[in-house]
Amino acid sequence: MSNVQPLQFVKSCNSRSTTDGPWSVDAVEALFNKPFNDLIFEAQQVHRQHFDANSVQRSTLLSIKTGGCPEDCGYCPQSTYHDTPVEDKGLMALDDVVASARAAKENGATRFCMGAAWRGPSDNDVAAVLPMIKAIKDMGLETCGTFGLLKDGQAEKLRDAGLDYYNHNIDTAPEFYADIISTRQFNDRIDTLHKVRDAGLNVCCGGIVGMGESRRHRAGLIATLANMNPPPESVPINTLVKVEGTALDHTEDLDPFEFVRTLAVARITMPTSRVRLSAGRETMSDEMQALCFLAGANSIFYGEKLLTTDNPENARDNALFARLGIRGE
Ligand code: SAM
Ligand code: DTB
Ligand code: SF4
Repeated sequence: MSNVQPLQFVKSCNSRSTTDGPWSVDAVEALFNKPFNDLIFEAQQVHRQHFDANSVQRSTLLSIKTGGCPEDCGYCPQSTYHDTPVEDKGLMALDDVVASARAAKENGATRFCMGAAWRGPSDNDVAAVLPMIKAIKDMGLETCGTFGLLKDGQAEKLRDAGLDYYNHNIDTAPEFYADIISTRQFNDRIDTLHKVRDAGLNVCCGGIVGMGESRRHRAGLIATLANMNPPPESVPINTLVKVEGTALDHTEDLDPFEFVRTLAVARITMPTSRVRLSAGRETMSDEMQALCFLAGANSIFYGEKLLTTDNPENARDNALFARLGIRGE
């Protein structure tokens, strides 16, 4: 039995101070509204109480099954609803996945995250990824999977094969969700997050900003995450990567300082979680990324590809870490 009911996540986005979790949307929005310097200072103080401020965790992503996804997520280049340059590919062979994980480990990543463009895996799909998880775990890497909605019993199978983390993003505030995705409900995601938690897996759950949402929606996203009991161990904060052909391709750019604020608010409200500066780094300057680390981000995706889009090359990240005196872990 989970100790948190799905409704709580939705309730947490009401404006009243909720009894279901420590963070009301009003309180989170009040953090967003602080003067920038005050907000970053507070985030850095919280960060230093719980983490080494000069250490950043590195995860490498691999898309083990690309394209052809039946969901209509407005941001996603892998959706069949969008005409994008992404080609459909079947599930990768075990040996190729293992080779990719070995290379990631040699480059210094400590976690390897496999992503699949499924609405959710069939039982055959789960059976096919189990040997991949086991082989990567045996290599001494932390393992993470993001395979979509799970059915009863699947999280336990993934756990038993050696999966450490399951990534399943809520993406945005509950009240903005239907503007972005229509083929599933917000609470479908929450149900899977409960299955993941109940199986004893670590939860990696975050969202995307820059999809045309309001600051209130961003506060709702963060409040929902922070009110999870416990909050996710990893919180990826993605900025929308605009891919030609997707529904959100022409969305107006988010003010970069608003993105930094989102990271800082995540840090303050989830003090012991790894906050990951996720998609969107490819087009960020080094100065912008330094601000993100100052705001409390302490994890990145490391490696030249995310799932289908570009991420900074390792050499650029290594040089940035060296300039900032950051240790990769
Ligand atoms: N299909 C599975 C699912 O949706 O859970 C796993 C893969 S899906 C691509 C993983 C996550 O990538 C999404 O939840 C979303 O947060 C993120 N994502 C996808 N496209 C993105 C984009 N264009 N920009 C930023 N983040 C994106
Ligand atoms: C997450 O929050 N971001 C990653 C990972 N979890 C799976 C995915 C980002 C995908 C960006 C678009 C692409 O490369 O296809
Ligand atoms: Fe499919 Fe996941 Fe992309 Fe949505 S985000 S279209 S579920 S791959």
